[in-house]
Amino acid sequence: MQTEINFDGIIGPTHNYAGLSRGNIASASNAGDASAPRAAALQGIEKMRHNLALGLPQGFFVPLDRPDARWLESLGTSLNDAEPHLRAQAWSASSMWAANAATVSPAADTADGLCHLTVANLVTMPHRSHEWQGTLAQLRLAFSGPQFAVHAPVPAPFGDEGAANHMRLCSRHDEAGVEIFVYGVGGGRFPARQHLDASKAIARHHRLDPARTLFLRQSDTAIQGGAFHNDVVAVANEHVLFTHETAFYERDAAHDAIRRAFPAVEIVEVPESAVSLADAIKSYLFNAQLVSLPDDGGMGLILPTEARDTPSVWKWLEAHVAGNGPIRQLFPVDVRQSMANGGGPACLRLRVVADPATVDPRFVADEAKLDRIADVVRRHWPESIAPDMLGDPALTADVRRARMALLEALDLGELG
Ligand code: SUG
Repeated sequence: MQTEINFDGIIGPTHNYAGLSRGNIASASNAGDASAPRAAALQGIEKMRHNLALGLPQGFFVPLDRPDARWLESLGTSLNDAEPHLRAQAWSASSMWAANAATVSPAADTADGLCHLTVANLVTMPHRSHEWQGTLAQLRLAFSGPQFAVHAPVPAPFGDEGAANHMRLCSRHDEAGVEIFVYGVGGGRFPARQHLDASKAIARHHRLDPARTLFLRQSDTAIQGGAFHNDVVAVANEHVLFTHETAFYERDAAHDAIRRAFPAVEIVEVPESAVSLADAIKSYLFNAQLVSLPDDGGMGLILPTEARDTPSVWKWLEAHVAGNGPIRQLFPVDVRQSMANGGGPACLRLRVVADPATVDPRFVADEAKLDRIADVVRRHWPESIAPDMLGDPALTADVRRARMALLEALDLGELG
């Protein structure tokens, strides 16, 4: 049976705060802090456990080989000799944010009845531009069956950030839906990472029906306010679009276009007067997993504890849950280590609608496997990384060993 599976990026042993992402306020403001990779990965694993316990199918991707010596070599340098900014870019554990791994179009939306995935090129940020090779290798393994079509990235310079700028409205996950690509237009102090030409290329590769495909512009206000991806200000699930008032350029026209394309849509909008854009971004209210709970339990929102700790946000949510809105339950989860780099619960996962039986079982989680992963993390992940440790050859050896131990535990040695 086709169902939504969330694939979380396991947080890698090189997780650190280097302030690499311009336009991502959390990344900039925590630059230079010491990170806690072990605690970070355990927080991510706890989130997966939480969602499994809700009855939601769960998968994962493994961390990429970092520091990326091959990338530095292609730049004519090495781990030892690289300038500090390049070294930090080689060390980033940013593939943990699996929402940026790929754009996914479920089989029900495509002309050939295949589930299409296009790996994101992530070219706007140098530290993310060398993720796609390792990510593509995993996608090709996980989704190698004849039910899937896995595509190479859209070529540069057309920036593509994957599912973080893509939403889907449908009556049920396994029925044909409307796919919404949200792109940005550059010009302000912060870059627009998702380009319209990239979104259109993906829609063509995925053989989407133009009548059920929308390209909406993200508002400049949102980007310049720190919403470097659309999933910081909007999230959709089935017929519900949960969004901040400032998310889209020309809001009224955008909402009209959505209603025309999918008349059954329920737009749950949070007005600026109730929750300011600044509070929405600080709390990551919208970077939540909006999920359909099993057994007709309605929809639940898996959101960061920061949302509970932001008074305007929690007040709005409590009122919504007490009323007649579609979100019935709130589940705060602690992903603070990832949040400090601008990655909330929704950033950490990639949604794929598929029959779990068609996915390589090595990428599918259950309690026992999460125990095994947690065990490797406890034994091998560094407790702490301060930015000035990135040049340390002993740390390099440690993080490589850590990743290899994980691959071995998951029988994924071929990704080594
Ligand atoms: O691309 N942070 C990531 C956060 C990605 C969040 N993903 C979604 N919204 N879907 C980014 O900005 C920070 C790395 C550093 O600064 O070291 C970073 O890459």
